Amino acid sequence: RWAPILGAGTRDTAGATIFDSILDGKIPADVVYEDELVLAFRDIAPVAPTHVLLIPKRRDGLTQLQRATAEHKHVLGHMLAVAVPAIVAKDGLDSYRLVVNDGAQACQSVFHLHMHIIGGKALTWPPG
Ligand code: DGP
Repeated sequence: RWAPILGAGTRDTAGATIFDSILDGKIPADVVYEDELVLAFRDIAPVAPTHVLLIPKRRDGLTQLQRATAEHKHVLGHMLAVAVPAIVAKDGLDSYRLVVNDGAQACQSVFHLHMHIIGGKALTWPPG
């Protein structure tokens, strides 16, 4: 029988993050895309000419990707199939990297699921 691994299916009730302050308008952000489900804004410490953070407006237990369940399929699909293409088109990118740091050892520092959209220069591989 299939058994859950990592945090899958475990709703994380960790406290609010800096992204809640951005969503609430308490701290400013350079918003590049917004719809009913998601918000995207430029990273405060960009690593490339385009460095956008895409987040679900409702964290809904998704502190990190490994908390995802089938309930999150709609918002995760929306991020990948609707929001990312809109952001990439807005910045005129024909190449970019999509990054999810999932967990502290992978350099996740803000525990509200987010995708980094990084581009606008020649990128190197592998990441560190
Ligand atoms: P990660 O390390 O994957 O959890 O990415 C968190 C990113 O959030 C990091 O690249 C820096 C960015 N960040 C942190 N605080 C703020 C903020 O107040 N405003 C903006 N725009 N970005 C922030």
